[in-house]
Amino acid sequence: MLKAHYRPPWADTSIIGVAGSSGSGKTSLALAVIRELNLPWVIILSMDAFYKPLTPEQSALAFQNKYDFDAPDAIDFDALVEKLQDIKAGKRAEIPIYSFQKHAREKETQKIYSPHVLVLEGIFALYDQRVLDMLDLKVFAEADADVCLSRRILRDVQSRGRDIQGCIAQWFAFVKPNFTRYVLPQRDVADIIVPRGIENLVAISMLSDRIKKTLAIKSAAHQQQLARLGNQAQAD
Ligand code: UZR
Ligand code: MG
Repeated sequence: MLKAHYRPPWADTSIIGVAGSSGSGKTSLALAVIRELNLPWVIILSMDAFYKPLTPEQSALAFQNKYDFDAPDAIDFDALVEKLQDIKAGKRAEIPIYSFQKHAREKETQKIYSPHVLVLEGIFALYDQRVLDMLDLKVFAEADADVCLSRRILRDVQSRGRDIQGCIAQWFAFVKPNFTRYVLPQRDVADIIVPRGIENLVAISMLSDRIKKTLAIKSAAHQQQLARLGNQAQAD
């Protein structure tokens, strides 16, 4: 008799994708949902970790704010997919750590092992079909462009080692046109669009309820599978 295949619970990480413009509040929204969830084994994976390493020429351009980090080409989707597959398979995944100051990966890596929930956030979190196929919930964070730009200037000057002129130049050269071209179309594949980010307490609580429900369904399926395997072992 063919035995039912047993899938351990840790091989069933729920993945939530949060996309949206730079400065739309993706990171803060992800943190707020996690706070509301208040569960162990929940982590945020930022897609910054998957910026492709730059050649010396590209790096020189990056320091002059002339390198396009806002096109999907800048992201190593193959590596991201591989890591997500590893995490889904219950394997330990080593995730690069990215420095915005250096426009490069740090030597150290972050080790991720068996989270129950992983929130993947980044401007292209809902872009690659292979990633979309792994997501349990697809979220698009929305904010006015002027809100995004002002947040971005404050953040990049305070914590990403930039100057105001460079920030603004980069915004109009790359961030804004690529938002229309590549980021905004992801809104159409989202399950839910969240305006006003962390101010939107209703959306945060809805997202957290939905994630809890997904976990409860998976846990019930797991219990059933265990019971089935138990019955089968007795029958054999
Ligand atoms: P969020 N980015 C940099 O400025 N430098 C890097 O080395 C890598 C990325 C920017 C990138 C994008 N833009 O708009 C933003 N540019 O990081 C995405 N120009 O990050 O979604 O947290 O704003
Ligand atoms: Mg962010």
